[in-house]
Amino acid sequence: MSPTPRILVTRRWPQAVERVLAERFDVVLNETDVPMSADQLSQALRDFDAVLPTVSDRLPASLFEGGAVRTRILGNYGVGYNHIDVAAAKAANIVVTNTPGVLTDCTADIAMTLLLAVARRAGEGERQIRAGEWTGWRPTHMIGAKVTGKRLGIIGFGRIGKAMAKRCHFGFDMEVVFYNRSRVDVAEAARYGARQLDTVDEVLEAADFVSLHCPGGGENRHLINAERLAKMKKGAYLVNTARGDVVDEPALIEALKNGVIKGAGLDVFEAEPNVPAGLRALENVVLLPHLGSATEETRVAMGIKVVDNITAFFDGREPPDRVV
Ligand code: 8YV
Repeated sequence: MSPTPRILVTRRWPQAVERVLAERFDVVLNETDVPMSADQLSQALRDFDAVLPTVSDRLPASLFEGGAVRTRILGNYGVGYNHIDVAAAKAANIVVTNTPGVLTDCTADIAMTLLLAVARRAGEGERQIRAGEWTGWRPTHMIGAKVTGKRLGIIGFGRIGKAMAKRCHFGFDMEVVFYNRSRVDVAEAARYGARQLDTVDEVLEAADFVSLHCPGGGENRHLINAERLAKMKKGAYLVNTARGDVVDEPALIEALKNGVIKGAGLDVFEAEPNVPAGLRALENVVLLPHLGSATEETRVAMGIKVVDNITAFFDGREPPDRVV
């Protein structure tokens, strides 16, 4: 029998899944729960059979170079994996897996939360009450934008984009248009009450709310830049629960300050956990600390998926969620 694989978990997981992992593998936990440095991750690739990273770990090509890599699989705890240079991992003969499906609903729920919160000025209202500054009801107090019946534009019609379309169309009577790199069957789109448009720009021009659900990195970096923000309606809102780098943050700050768009709801940022002071100073934004998948049920389900993937791999089976 081959020895029990040595596994590194780079951040602390819900206890229930850490226990399942420990039953099956020789597990080392990063007890500090502080993100690991490039040097630590590089060493980990030389010391462990599997490394289980998260979005807070950076695994660029340089980490996989130089030989002597022991790691055979990266079981990413999350669906997005643009923090891993998958081409370099592949070249180093390392399998990469992710956790699709289990965080779809909760991420769409957070997108919905942001959309409603920014349109109805929930963050501002909260701050006003906590500061003891609410002077009472009046007809013109903190007027927001109606959500029901408006037009939603989705960029990226994958699992989470579809879940967002479903919520907005069936729950809020919204017309939904979307952009997706590949063609989506008309009948499939209609199941979510949505209609495909040909370009990102067409979606931006048409929508009252734009919600981003595409992967980060690569050609999507700064997909939403100053030029694209200028194509949005003046009264429109942007919601980002995808990846911070899809939006050019300085351009967004300018657009929000100058009334190019009305507001934004953001769960992700370019250089997390650093959120630009320019964004934090604005009232017309709702800012969340990357909470998309942050529910007990989902974080446990994500861990179980990682366990299933690495178990399959070390049993000599195909991991169900292999990305390379
Ligand atoms: C995860 C996410 O919590 O899965 C993703 O891609 O963005 C988050 O919801 C995070 O990535 C954990 O690694």
